Amino acid sequence: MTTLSVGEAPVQEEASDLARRMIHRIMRFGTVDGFSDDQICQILRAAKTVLAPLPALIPISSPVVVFGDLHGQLGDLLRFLKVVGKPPKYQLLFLGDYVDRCKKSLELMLLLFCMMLRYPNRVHLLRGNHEVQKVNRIYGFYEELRRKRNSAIWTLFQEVFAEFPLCAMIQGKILCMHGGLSELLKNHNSLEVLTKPKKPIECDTGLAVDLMWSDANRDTSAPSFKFNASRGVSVLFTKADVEKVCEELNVDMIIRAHELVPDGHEFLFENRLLTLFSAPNYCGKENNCGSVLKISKSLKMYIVSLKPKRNQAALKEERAKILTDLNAVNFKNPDPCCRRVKRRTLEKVPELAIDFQMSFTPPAHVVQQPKAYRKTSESYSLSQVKNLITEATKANIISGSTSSDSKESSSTNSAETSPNSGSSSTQEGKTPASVVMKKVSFEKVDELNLKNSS
Ligand SMILES: [Mn+2]
Repeated sequence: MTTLSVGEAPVQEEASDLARRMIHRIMRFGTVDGFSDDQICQILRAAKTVLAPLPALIPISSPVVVFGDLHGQLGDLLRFLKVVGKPPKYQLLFLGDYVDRCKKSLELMLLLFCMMLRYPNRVHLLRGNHEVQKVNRIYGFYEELRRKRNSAIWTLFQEVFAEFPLCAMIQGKILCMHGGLSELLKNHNSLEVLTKPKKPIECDTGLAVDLMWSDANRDTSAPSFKFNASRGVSVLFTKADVEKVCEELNVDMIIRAHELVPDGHEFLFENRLLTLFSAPNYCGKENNCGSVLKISKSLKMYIVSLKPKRNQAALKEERAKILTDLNAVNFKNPDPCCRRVKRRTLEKVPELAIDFQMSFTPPAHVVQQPKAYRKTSESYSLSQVKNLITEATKANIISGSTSSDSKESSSTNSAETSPNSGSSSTQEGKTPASVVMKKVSFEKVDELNLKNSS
């Protein structure tokens, strides 16, 4: 069925078509089930062909959206793509660490490969320290592939990783890499002559290892390029090192990933260094935000963050309760204003996880206000939605009953103001609680409705 011959034109065309179908499957269902091992290998070989001619340092034009660590959190990548846009309309740059730690490294990596195959000039992938054989052998990717496919595919992945570039230069003004700076990064020429480390052993030495592994030293009095003891490899670079490199390379700032930061992004050293981490609630337990950076054509910057996605069951329950309350409000109140509140709120509910966008301009462009954060857009948080409901119910005829419990709606208490319904809810409080409670709340509303109208 598949042509695995080494022909040129027809195979290339087929890879592109296969990529299109695979993108669709991953985006829609989060899986590559149904695609054969051969088809996956075909994508990997095609990706290798696209990456092989690239140098270690790639030039990129703005506008572009920059992503930090993803670590197999496919769902969060898809959420980001929904917010910031997809190729070919938007150009994307990824700073590495796609695999390991979380469950969907295979699908996430294939999605990015397929997007790159479809739009090679719009999707750029840098190499992170987890795209190194000895790292992803032990931190999850190998086991994931053994479970989902086979170790031969894992080996083929290593061949593709070896072709990833190590750094990118945006408009000649912003230098990007996964880890950070190095003592060996003296000037532009150090990057020009750099070659991609093809063999595993080459990943352990020279400039490459620091670009993939180094971290920022927040201690401004610390000496340059101290040994990075917490990782046991590479170095820690300081504010002075960042300033020196920026001056030497004539760049405005450095953007890197690699470190978990609570907000998903952290500006350091008078905004000359930005750390991006794009995996919210890392590994399901860190409770951090994830951020990406939008860079406009004129190098204006916007941070887009996702709040940590919370426990799905709890979130679902809370959403269901909000919808129940909203339905009750609307049912009671035919006021168009109330309906508008409902519609507006409903529109926002699926997007509850989206936190905020901030705009920021790099040092060279607004020297006078380097920390000018500005909220550009906002969606409702859960508590805001609750307030809306409270307000809406206040304007309602049944204000006495529902508004009071909307204030206290931290758990599942919905409309039980009478002692009867309260006790019934504690009785049913184990598993089917939410279902039963919803019924109770509707009955209550109906009952009150009748009383009020009579
Ligand atoms: Mn890393």
